Amino acid sequence: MPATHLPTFADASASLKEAHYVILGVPFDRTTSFRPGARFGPDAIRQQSWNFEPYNFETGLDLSEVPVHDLGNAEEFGSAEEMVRGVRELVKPLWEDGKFPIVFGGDHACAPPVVESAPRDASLGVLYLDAHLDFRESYLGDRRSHACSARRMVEHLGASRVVVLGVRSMSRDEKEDNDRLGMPYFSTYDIHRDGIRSVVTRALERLATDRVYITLDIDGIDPAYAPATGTPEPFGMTPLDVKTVIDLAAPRLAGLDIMEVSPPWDQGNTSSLAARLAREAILRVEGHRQGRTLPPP
Ligand SMILES: [Mn+2]
Repeated sequence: MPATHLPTFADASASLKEAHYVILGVPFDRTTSFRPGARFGPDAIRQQSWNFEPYNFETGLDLSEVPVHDLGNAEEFGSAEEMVRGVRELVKPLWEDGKFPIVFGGDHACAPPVVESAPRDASLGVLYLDAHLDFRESYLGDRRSHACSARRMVEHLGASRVVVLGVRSMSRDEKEDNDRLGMPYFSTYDIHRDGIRSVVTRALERLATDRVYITLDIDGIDPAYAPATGTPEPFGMTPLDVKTVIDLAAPRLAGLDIMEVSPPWDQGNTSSLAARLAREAILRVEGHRQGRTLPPP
């Protein structure tokens, strides 16, 4: 069971039983390779979430009337392997109960176990938003490093079920391995040239799955907007690019995580952005669930 129940995500007032959207924090950053601190991400995102209006004029929904529950944080884990087992155990029952998991990291190593805990027949594809390809077989001796997360998801789902968006950094080995294995990716240069709608539409077409899961490494967004992260990389997506990803994916969206928010480097704007994007996802998906007429993405 989650160990702590400190301040909840704003407007997450439903019980676990009645909730459709369930938030879990994973304060784990032991595989961070550059500057540490993402373990403090979940609580910083929760704290910033209280800044926002419950009412959302785009969807006409009030978040306080949407069934959201905050489970609190997972316990501390000693190793990445232990974290993987723990996160799978916590998230598996959410998938089984038909809920929409929302996981706040923690470093990006925390994302693969969320996907791995979904039932095999879930028909889940992944939109992987990240500055980095995360396609190393192993990094610093750890196959569960945050530098290997897309590779682990491809091993689990197959290369056609993971599409990377916003990438602008990869090693030569990652490039050559992926040339062989074939995970599709769209760089921020593709987005800059063709426009976010065109790129996301093509990415969603590549995912021949009924349902889509978004994993957002906050470093996918430009460091000008999201500076508080472990490995900032210039030439990133804008916050509105990511909102467009969420809005376009929403009819098929089944779950979401937001990783790598690192509060020691934050003035509040990065965790605020993460909180707002999580709220956008909940509201947009709920709008579709209720059959509302929504403004086009
Ligand atoms: Mn990254």
